[in-house]
Formats: sequence, C-alpha cells, structure tokens
Amino acid sequence: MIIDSVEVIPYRIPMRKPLEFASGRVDEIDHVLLRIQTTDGVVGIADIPPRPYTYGETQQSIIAVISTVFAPLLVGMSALDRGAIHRRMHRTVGNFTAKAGVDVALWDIMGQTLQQPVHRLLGGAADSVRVSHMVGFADPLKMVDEAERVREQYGITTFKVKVGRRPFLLDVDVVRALREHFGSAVELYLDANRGWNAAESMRVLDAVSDLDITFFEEPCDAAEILGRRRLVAHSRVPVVADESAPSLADAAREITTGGATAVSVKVARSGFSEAQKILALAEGLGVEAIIGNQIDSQVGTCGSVALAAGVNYAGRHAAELSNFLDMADDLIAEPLQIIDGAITASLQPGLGAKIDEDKLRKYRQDGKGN
Ligand code: MUC
Ligand code: MG
Repeated sequence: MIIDSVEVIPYRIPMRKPLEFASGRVDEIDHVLLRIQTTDGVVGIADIPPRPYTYGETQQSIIAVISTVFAPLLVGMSALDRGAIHRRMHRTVGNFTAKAGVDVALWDIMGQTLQQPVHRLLGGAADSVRVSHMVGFADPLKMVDEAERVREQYGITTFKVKVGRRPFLLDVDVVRALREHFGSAVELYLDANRGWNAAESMRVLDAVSDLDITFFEEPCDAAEILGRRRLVAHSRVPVVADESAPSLADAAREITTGGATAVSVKVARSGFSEAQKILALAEGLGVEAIIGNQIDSQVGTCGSVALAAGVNYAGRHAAELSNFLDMADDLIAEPLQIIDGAITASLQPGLGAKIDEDKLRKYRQDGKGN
C-alpha cells in the first residue's frame, strides 16, 4: 500500500436545481477528484467539494495545497500509516476538505487492498442508511412541493429545512406549511447557516414551538459567544454545531462550553478518521450526532453512506445523503439508488465509487479531456 502518485483533477458539472441557503448558493459542482495510486496499482479516490463560505477553500486552493504541500509528504508512505500521514498534513493548518479527501482516498485504498467495503472496516453497523433530504430556499409552497416530490419519488420522510432568511417569519411560514401539509408523517429540523443572531433565533424557536422540530442547526454564529450560549441554554431542541465544529477539537469546545448540544459530522470535511473521533466524542458525552452533507456528489455520498452504515452511533438519525439529486450529472459509473427512503451500503471493496472515465473526460477542466 505504498503511495506512488497523487493526482488532483478539477471538474465542473451544472446543478439541475441550484441549492440556496443563508451562507451561500451552489449553482454548479466545481469539485476536485483526488486519485492516490499505490505502487501495487490500487487507486483510492475522493471527491472534494470547495465551500469557500464555510471553510475558505476554493477549487484552486485545494489543488494547490494537495499537489504542492501534501503530495510530497505522502509519496513513499504506506496508506496504512494514517496516523503519521495526518501528523504530517496537520503541520498545515486549515484546509479541511483537502485533508479529508486524502483520508477518504487512503481508506478506499485500504478497502480495495483488503477486499472489504469501507463501511465494514469502520464497524459494519448496518447494511443500509435512512436518508434525510435538504430543502433549499424557495417560497413556502415551492418548498412544500419539493419535499412532497422527494417523499413520493424516494420515500424520504426526514427533511432538513434551510432557514435563516429575514424577516424570519418567512421561514416560520415555510415550516408551518410543511407541518400542515405532512402532519406527523415526517420529521423536520432546521438549519440557519448562521443567518440570524441569537435574539432572532430565540424568537424563531418560540414561533415554531408547536411544529415539532427535532434539531436547530447553526441558528446564529458560534462566535457570538454569550448570545449563542444563552440560546443553547434556553432551547428545548438540540442546537447542532455544523460549520462551528469541523474538527474534533472544535466539536469538543462547542459541546463542552455550551455552544451546542448536538453535532453534524461530515466525511467531506473530517474524512473517516476524524469523523470516527467526533462520533465517539458525541457518544461519550451523550449528545446527538447527524451525518451531514457538504453538497456532495454521488462519489462523495458513497463516503457518507460508508460512515453512516459503519458506525453504530451514526445510525441514530437519518443521514443527509440526497444533495446529489439536485445535480445534472455525476462522475460515478453506477448511480446510487434511494429506495424506500434508504441507501444500501456498497458491498464493493473500498468506497465502491467507480468513476465513469467518459464523464470524467467530458467534465474535467484541466484540458486533459476530449
Ligand atoms: C449544511 O448543512 O450547512 C451548506 C453549507 C455548507 O457548508 O454545507 C451545506 C449544508
Ligand atoms: Mg449545516
């Protein structure tokens, strides 16, 4: 499992339906496909999504840090020595999704070499995973239509509603319309991506108190320390740290100092190795964890499915696995299927995300395509 080469390929695929939320908007998938090849010819892959409004990384910064800083550290090392590899990568601060991509590709190499699917290497807790769908900004009736379409077509009954707009009553109307439409047949939770301040968030909690909301994610900025703590202390629903908890250390700080009472865990920014630790922290402290989505392609979603199916504690809630439905196409050779509201974990060795080379040629942006 000795690493021989590291390749970073920028590619672009349009969104069929752009996703808008309080901190940004995704109109196209401008991701980076990472391929790490070993001297035995095994190729581990990862899909890396630049999210500048969340981590400050761009497609170009991901390519630069991997090819100029990480690749020279990786070549010659064994993919098994993830501890040493992470120690070397962590000499560079930040760059969450770039580091996570390297970690995911290493697990893919391990799985392929050992001829085992990654979810089994992670613990083999389940064969399939319940899916939660994210509903982006639109007017209330359109958001209800979108949720209804997804429920009818895919059997999904858990929805994360993007909120955080002003005036906040617009979003309260959306949540009320969803609850009135579905009754008790669905689970609803909210993600404001820091769109409000603590005082507004408190008023939102009051306004939706009869609507059976299960989580409130990043209602306000965790950096507004006292306001956030006052809100968390008053909230009867768990307040989820997402962008405020990209690492184990951040998750530990937010949870133990009253900034959050639940955590979102994302493979795209933590890899499997750090995500396992964050899940263990949540389990040990008795706070809820949700497997989140970084607006992942199907290649990326294979990683989230592996984590959600692999680790027992990840299976307590539906995992956010359906953002790929909004994308016009994907690099994956065998598309993922959501059936009866769930995705079955791949039994292929590694991540089970085979790349369609024709599609890669079509969408890659480095001039090495057609
Ligand atoms: C989410 O859960 O916030 C939107 C921004 C981001 O960083 O992730 C997505 C979804
Ligand atoms: Mg979020």
